[in-house]
Amino acid sequence: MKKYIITILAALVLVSCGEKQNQNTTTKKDETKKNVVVPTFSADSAYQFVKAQTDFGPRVPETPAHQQCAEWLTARLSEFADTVMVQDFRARIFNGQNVDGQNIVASFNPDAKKRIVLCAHWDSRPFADHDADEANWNTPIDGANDGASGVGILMECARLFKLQPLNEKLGVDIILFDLEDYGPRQDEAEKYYDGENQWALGSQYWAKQPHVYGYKAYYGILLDMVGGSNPNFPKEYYSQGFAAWLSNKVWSKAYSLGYSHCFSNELGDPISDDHIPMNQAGLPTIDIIDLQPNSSNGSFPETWHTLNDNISNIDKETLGMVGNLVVNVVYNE
Ligand code: AHN
Ligand code: ZN
Repeated sequence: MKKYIITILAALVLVSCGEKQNQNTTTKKDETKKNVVVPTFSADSAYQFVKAQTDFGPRVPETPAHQQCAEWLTARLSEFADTVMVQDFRARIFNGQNVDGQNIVASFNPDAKKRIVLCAHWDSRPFADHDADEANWNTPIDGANDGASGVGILMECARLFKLQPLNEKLGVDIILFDLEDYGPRQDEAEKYYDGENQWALGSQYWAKQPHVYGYKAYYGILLDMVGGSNPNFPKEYYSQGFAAWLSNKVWSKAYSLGYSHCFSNELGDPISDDHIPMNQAGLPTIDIIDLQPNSSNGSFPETWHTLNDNISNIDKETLGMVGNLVVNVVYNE
């Protein structure tokens, strides 16, 4: 017992010495790490950014709502970022038709070599093919959670990056991918199967043709379905395979912020999403995505690809949690 106490005392002395030494260190890295103040992520503001998108109606490529939302996203991001670039492309969808898409890239400290990508998809699905009512299977969805939630959080991040500029050595690129969700209806998937990835068309284009020639980044974080209530964020399978170090780093931060009730230290199901082409192009990227293996669709929240994926099912608390996690990761970089 005595020995035990002495050991504890010795440890305490060592810890306090260590702290003193830290206080006296003059290396720039330690100082910036120590003095970092993380701005307050506003869940209300993020929610307004989500609502502004759904207010346009479903953002289905080649519709007026999609075009209007692109203009709004570009205009708002131009208020916050150093540069905003719209990458126009044409992609072949599952039925062989060619569709126009726009990836929107907002850059902060565009000349910094060390860069982080934060991304989400801004299009919404043309088909509510998981709706309980078969009559709705061809109806476009608002995609409040599936699309707009991640974008809303990133818009709020952009507002904060303007308010409290990042360390000049760190660059951030917010990339809003188009045409993630134009895959075939579930009941027609077999008929249209062609061995290609019929989803994530915007990120596939960007991976082949990045917005800057020879573009390189340290890592990427993709947000998808980050606005539902009672979310479950395990470490998605491919994210863990491509970039375990990054999942572990982000989940550790989630635990230190007190989010272990939603960020579980478990391996989630493999999900085909925008992070796959990014990882295949050599950029380690994780997907923070709400996975619900016990839901009726077997993978995602009950509202997924239904008309219930609307603003009334968005939970500010989830937006606040994921947003606060992202800004804490970025400002501590
Ligand atoms: C598929 O089900 C092919 N992908 C899941 C990722 C996704 C769909 N995210 C949004 N919608
Ligand atoms: Zn979707």
